[in-house]
Amino acid sequence: MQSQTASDAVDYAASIPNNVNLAADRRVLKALDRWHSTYLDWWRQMGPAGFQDALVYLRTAVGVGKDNWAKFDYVKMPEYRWGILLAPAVAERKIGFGDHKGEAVWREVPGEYRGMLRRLVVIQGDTEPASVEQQRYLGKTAPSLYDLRNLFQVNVEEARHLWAMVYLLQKYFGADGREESNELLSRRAGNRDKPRMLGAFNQETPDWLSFFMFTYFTDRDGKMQLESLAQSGFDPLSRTCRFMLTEEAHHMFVGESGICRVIERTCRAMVDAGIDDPHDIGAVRKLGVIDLPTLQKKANLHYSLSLDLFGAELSTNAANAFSAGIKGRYREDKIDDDHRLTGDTYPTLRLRAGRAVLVDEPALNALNMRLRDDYTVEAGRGLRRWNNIVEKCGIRFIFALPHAAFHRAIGEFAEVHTTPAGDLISEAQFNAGRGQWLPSAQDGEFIASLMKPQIEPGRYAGWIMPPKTGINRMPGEFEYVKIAS
Ligand code: BYC
Ligand code: FE
Ligand code: FE
Repeated sequence: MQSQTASDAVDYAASIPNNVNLAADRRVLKALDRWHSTYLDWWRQMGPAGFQDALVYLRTAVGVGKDNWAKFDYVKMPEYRWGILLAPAVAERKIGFGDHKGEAVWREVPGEYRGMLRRLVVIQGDTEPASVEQQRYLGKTAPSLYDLRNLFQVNVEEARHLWAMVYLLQKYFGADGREESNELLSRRAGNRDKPRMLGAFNQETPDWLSFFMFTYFTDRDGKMQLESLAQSGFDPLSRTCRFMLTEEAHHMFVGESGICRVIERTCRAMVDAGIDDPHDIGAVRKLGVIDLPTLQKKANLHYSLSLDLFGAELSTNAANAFSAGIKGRYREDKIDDDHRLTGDTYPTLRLRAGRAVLVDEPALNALNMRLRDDYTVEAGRGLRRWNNIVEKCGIRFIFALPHAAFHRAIGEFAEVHTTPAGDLISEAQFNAGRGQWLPSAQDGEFIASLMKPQIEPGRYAGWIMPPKTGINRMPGEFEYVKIAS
């Protein structure tokens, strides 16, 4: 049962749009106002390079209900209305799992779990600006105004997700929350001295194919993590994450539809040219489209980097967060068990006698593994759609996710090498096969050679299909971005 209270209405006239009654919360308002100016400096310095004065047809969140929560209009990105929006409170919500199951949810930070909560909020917050930094130069090579607009939409919303976490820090964590909020603006993706916290957020996003793979695979980790945090017994975190998830759907759509458009373009070009061997890379590339094996390599890279974001297969951090009622499982509220997991086991991928095998482990310790499994199921669904496109064109090629042990830097398989099928090999064998399994420097150069900007309204670069429908049902010629001259 959901009930909407008066405080759920969004105050849109305030300098920081919000539905948390900031106007009555002088201390937090003051802290956020101060942070806002540092934030804008960060946005101008690290946000989309070269487009700060462009008018972008953006979606802005103006409510938190299921319908009509967004409006579309031309906005200059630095003037985007980044707001603090929590999903409506659920009346009499109870903690759904762990040692406190059945107790009323917390509206304040429970003292005993303060450190754990702060760490999770900071890690979540750190990824959001990191992705903006990683994608900062992509605008210069956009395949269309439609895609350019989608990039910027993702960027402003990831930045709003930073606001969401900073609100929690400023409101609930006092002086250290303030300090962490500033730190979130001082780390930088890929910086040697002050890198972002998680591995995948220090990688480059060098081209649009990487951007689509990132939004397909890495934003989907974001979805899984947010779903788990949306189950939290700390109600402000739960409500914040629930609203973030409404925005997240579009990010994954951008990735999913982007990859499908690339695959379709490639397959059609092959059919038109009478090429039926997808592995004749030279011939396919001459058509100015991205060959399917290179797409598979990009998927291998981004999937394996994203698996690292789930942490180690066995984790006492994850067990503690669950028992504390702070971070649940994916769709915890839909799972039919005792929600405590004491005594349960979960089949967990372990390295045993030189092979990756499933071993029953205490379920509480295997929560990262379980969430990763849920992720793999969802990530796999898109590949079926990719394969359908290929099959419809009569081309014999099948996309597949690599084995979870492949190319890993975190957890059970961090120290070993495997093939994409999961067979253990030596480092020398891995280095010899690497160029077939992961994007090589030559692949990168080829993709880069295709990344020429196309900024005529309604036109698309030759390596990607136009989308099936426009944003907010706008027509094909619509000028999604008015680039300042
Ligand atoms: N890189 O016990 P473990 C998103 C560390 S994406 C570097 O397994 P735990 C988005 C770990 O910190 C979602 N270090 O850890 C997407 C620990 O260090 P300490 C972001 C790593 O806590 C696209 C040690 O290894 N949100 O929103 O069970 C665009 C032992 O590990 C990594 C969240 O992640 C790594 N990949 O699991 C924009 C949710 N993995 O403490 C945005 C919040 C592990 O021993 N985070 N380590 O020094 C969490 O729930 C957990 O912290 C993690 C790690 C799942 C990340
Ligand atoms: Fe996000
Ligand atoms: Fe996202």
